[in-house]
Amino acid sequence: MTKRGDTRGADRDNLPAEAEAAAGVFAPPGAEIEGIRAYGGGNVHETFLVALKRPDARDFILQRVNTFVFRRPELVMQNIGAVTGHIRKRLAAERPGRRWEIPGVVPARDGRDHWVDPEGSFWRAAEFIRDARSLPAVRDAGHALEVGWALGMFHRLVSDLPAASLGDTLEGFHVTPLYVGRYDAVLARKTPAASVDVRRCMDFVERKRAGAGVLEEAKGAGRLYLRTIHGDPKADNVLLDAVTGRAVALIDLDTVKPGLIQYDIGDCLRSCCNPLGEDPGDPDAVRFEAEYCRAALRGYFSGAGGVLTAEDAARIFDSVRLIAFELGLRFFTDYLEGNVYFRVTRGDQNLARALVQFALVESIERQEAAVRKIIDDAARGR
Ligand code: GN1
Ligand code: MG
Repeated sequence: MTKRGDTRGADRDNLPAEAEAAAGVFAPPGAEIEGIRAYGGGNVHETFLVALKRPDARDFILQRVNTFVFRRPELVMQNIGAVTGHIRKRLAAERPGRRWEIPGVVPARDGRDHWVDPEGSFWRAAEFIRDARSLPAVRDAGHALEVGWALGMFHRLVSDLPAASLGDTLEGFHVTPLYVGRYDAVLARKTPAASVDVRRCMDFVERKRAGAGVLEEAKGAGRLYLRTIHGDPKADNVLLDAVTGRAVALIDLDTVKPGLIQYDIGDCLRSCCNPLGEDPGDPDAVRFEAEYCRAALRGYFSGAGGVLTAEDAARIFDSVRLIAFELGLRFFTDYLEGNVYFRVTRGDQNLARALVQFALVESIERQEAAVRKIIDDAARGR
């Protein structure tokens, strides 16, 4: 069994039997499987690393797609095929001058981009990016710069891939007012047992809900428009070269779809500037690290070139505050619904995760003037 990257630590004995069958379907002809293990810290799918014995055969990432979240997994694969094909072509044409990879889709034996097992589970596979690792949280400004650069690079490479050519695989994703609506509907169905933490979250949502429409209103007014976005550019989706620590890939392409570029920038910053990560022991210790924000934006603008308009840049502050609020609201709603969306290892984990994101919002707001200045400086290349 190989030991690479971070893992949830499951061994072969804990593997679902279906994973072994699926690994066989995606392994190239003649390759022998050396080991399969649970891999990464994703909240949505089940992920495995399949190591192959033949040294010239490339190990791959195998996933059982969560079809409760992604109702149209075939469309997800179509989007991934379109975006990886597009980026490959651009990289071949422009050669970035540093290591930068995009994980290709590994076809099943029949040549298709997925396999449905006899129980109806949807499986797919992607190339494993070698000699790279991801960390669950950003550890210094240099790391933040790399994460920002990776998102900027991605945005630049897809800036000429029309959003309309991609399917909407998750309708309403990052449309904050819809999450508020869902939260209200859940509360209307049942009043939660009011623990101190539940009360804190409910009070927080009441105080902040008025701002939930800030990006959608700008979109409605024609000031922001849909583009091809990544959809989930959190820090641990940026792989770093194992030796140099420089960004080498932005992985997890499930949520590539039409959206506002502000969703990505907000999501990246709320993750990148939270050095304690999404699951720290003490939510009250969480803070938004403004110096990481400066570094991440510097990296972003250098990777992105001129993809942002002045209007886009002027919305960055609202975006980071909003996406942190939105993610907290999504975690809290899921807690109230019984953890049906985000995978948990304990019953109150999504409640704790909500408190973390809300603490981040408060920290962002406390530093508003400084953070706005950082954004402004970065947008002007200072
Ligand atoms: C989910 O795929 P994964 O586990 O990295 C979620 C993101 C959240 C993230 C928080 C499709 O991402 O929106 O930001 O958890 N993905 C989806 O960790 O809902
Ligand atoms: Mg994801």
